[in-house]
Amino acid sequence: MKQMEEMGSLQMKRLRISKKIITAVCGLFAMGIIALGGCARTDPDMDIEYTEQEELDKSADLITVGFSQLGAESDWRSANTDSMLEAFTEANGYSLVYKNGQQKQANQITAIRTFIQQEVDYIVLAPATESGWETVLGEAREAGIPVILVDRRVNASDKNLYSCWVGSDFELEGKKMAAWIKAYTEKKGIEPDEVNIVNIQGNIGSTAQIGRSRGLANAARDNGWNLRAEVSGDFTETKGREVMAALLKRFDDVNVVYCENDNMAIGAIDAIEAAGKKAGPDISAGEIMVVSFDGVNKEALSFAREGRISCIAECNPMHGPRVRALIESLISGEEPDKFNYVEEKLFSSLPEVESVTVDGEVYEVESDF
Ligand code: GYE
Repeated sequence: MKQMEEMGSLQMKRLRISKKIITAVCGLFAMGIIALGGCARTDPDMDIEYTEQEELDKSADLITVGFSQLGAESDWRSANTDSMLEAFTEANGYSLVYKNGQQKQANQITAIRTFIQQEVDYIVLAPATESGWETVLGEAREAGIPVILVDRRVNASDKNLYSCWVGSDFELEGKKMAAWIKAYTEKKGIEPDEVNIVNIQGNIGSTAQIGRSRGLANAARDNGWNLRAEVSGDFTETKGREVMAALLKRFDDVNVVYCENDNMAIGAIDAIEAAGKKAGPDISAGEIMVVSFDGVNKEALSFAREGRISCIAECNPMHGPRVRALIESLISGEEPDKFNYVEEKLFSSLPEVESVTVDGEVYEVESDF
């Protein structure tokens, strides 16, 4: 019964949206006629029609989307926000309500409640962490507003609390990076028990952190590497610098730093250099190898070209058009795939490893970036 009601409200929603599309198309058509007429216009009365048309345009129903972004902690995040803002423009038929959660789940929950009050057509959520979303997503469902997740996920056991998700396979990113470290150290004749790693993690409890940390921890166990410490650097450059400085004081044998994003890697490299050490791939010569994730930050990419960052696992932030395509398929009554993954590469300027194989799949290492 409840399901029927939900289905009913979803169908109503679709009807409302189809009406909006028809109104918008009619509006454009009317505008075309008026514009044509406008070319040969001599009658000053026509001005009145323009004014009415303007009124029509204003209400020419755009599809409203409420987007709750989690924050602005990194270059990845800024690129992701830009991609969303560019995808959901009025010219594309949307009115976007954007809210920055400032890294706080409570702010994101408030944003979602505001979107529900505003009766937006769709809610897009980039959740800070995975847990604690059931109640508010339940409220969105009650209101008949479909929710699309982007980037990170929620761990609600009821998968019907959201329509679909698009983002990266973070554990796969971690596995690819671990495979690269394994291949590289083996080529250089470094024994597994000589590999001493620290992991500077992202925000604890976020899907990106969980997957990337798991990828490394499992590989360290399987390969016999020493995973000396796992400490969060909150995905920021400042915290990455701070955490690395402290780790260098705690351990004197660290030779691999696994940073769960580029911003933290830049901070960590700063700390390594401030401590009089060199960030680089020559572990046997005492250099500290830094690897990271994203490939969005320009400085990090140029560090990777110089070998100060040895390898970057790409994480693609350009989800705007992908989310729009998902919304468009929902509008047309289709059922998009529940989980939509993007394809990603490894970037490294070091020639030793040309490809890695993870779970039977071969991933080429891109040296031209
Ligand atoms: O890697 C990091 C960011 O969730 C994939 O969040 C995202 C991560 C990204 O701030 O830079």
